Amino acid sequence: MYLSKKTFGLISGSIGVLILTFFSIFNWGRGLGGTGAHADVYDDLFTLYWGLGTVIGIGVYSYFLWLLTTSTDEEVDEMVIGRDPVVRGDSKVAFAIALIITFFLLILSDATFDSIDFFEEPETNEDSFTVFVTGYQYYWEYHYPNGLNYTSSNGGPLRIPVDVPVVFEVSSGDVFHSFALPEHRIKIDALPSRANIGWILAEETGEYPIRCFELCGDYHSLMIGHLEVMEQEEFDAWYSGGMSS
Ligand SMILES: [Cu+2]
Repeated sequence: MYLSKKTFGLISGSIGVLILTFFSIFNWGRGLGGTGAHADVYDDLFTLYWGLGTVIGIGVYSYFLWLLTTSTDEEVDEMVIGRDPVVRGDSKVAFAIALIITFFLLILSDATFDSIDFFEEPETNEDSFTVFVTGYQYYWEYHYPNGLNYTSSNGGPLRIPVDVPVVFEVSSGDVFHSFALPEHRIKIDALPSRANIGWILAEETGEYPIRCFELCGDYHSLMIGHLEVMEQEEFDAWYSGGMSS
């Protein structure tokens, strides 16, 4: 098959348009919809993986298309008994590609381990506190340091103050659940007889969904809670007021 350079350019251009469409589907330009300190870290990491993956993908597919469409040297491709196949490529280029890939993998590993450290080690301050969260079929129970204790089954939100790092110590009272705050990009396994730690630093007030991310029974999909991120004074008033939910 022989295609002119012009046709090759057209095909490459079409692929470019497809990739741009893909970008818009993911709303790259408008961000990825997260909020808080963890979303910044997580979305940066996602963008790095996606960006490097796109660079490699464009390189591989362009080369592939170029090979497919521009080869005219048919004679050397013919098999002749007794003649060695033609050696294509250049070992220096192969070595350079291996180096580039190694470099990409080093960047990705470094960024990934940094992110894991950030997620696993709560950066608390003097205002921080721990909420004990227990999963049950099919609701969440919240336990605050001052003894305040209620569940999501009556619709009461998990309340925390804005701009304060809050630690969650998560376990389960029955089966496996997973305590997830999708917008804040955290998900903590809720397992019986075991405490798992996670934390967030909410940077915007508002209501955010809490979901169970572990298939835990018939009504798993209804295991929905709400996180309410409040102004500090508002939170203090609620917290010291001793309201039950
Ligand atoms: Cu569950």
